Amino acid sequence: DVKTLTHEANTATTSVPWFPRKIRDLDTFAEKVLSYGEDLDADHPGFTDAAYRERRAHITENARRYRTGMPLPHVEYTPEEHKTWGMVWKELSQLYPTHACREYNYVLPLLVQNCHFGPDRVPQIADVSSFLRDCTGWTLRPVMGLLSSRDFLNAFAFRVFHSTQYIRHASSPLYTPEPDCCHELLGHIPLFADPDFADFSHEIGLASLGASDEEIERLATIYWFTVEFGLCKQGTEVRAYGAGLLSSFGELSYALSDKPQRVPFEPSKTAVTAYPITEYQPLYYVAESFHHMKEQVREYARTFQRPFAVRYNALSQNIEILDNR
Ligand code: TIH
Ligand code: FE2
Repeated sequence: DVKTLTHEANTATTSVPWFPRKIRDLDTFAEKVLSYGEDLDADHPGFTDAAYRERRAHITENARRYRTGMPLPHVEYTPEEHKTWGMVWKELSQLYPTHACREYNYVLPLLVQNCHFGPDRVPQIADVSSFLRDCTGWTLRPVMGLLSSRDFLNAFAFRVFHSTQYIRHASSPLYTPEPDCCHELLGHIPLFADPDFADFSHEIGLASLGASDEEIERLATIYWFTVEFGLCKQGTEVRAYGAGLLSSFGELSYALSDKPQRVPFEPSKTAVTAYPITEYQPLYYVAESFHHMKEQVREYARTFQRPFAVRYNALSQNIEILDNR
């Protein structure tokens, strides 16, 4: 059987890249931050403001020292930081009823009740992480800046999301090209409490374990067009579920206007689409539902070269390797 021979030849010659097998393995990512914003435009307000940079360095120091099992760092935000959060909250919460997906609008009031979300103060990731654990088993870890796509997505296999804790510069409340706590808390957090979205994201994480560099690149692109900038059908309407939209007042209304292009989500196409990082997206992919997306990504990942299947054991927090694919 030629197929079997080819398959065996492949597994003999391709080495599978290292991947975390237990949740403590994620501790090795702590110091490996790729970019600390150096590749942002030189006129990004945060990078010419020395006091702002110093404040960020102070907050990210917590993330550098964090290890599995420690309590999540509590940040004492300044009045100015609370004010920036308040501005972002006030603007965005007016758009959510008409622009955010149903699942998002279901969870946000629960975060108000359980995690002190609201206009007055920046929520703490410790509160948010235990809320998510109760909903879907997702938890948070603090991170200093951008991780490699491989490390960031590998953590998803453990239902772990790396979250920044510093806040955007006060002069750019309505759009920033890099993640900050407004982006994490208003963009990402609510949907990790939704069971189907939680499973979809987990699926990307499992696919990323031991994937080749090209496969990681493709998964990261799928991640970009879904978790970060995804739109979804909702009855006869299109709504936003991507975190980059839900945390940006400017881009959220732009994404649903007649300006950008919108096409159906299709993993094999989406995975190889180019995109800009520091400006609004010219193109968005529209999904049918989180459940359907999960099936689509699972199907797509079957084309990957890894010669075994993986499963996450939530009790031991270990990855189990299964011989068959
Ligand atoms: N543009 C988003 C915002 O202004 O909140 C932040 C990011 C989206 C994607 C990566 S960072
Ligand atoms: Fe993000």
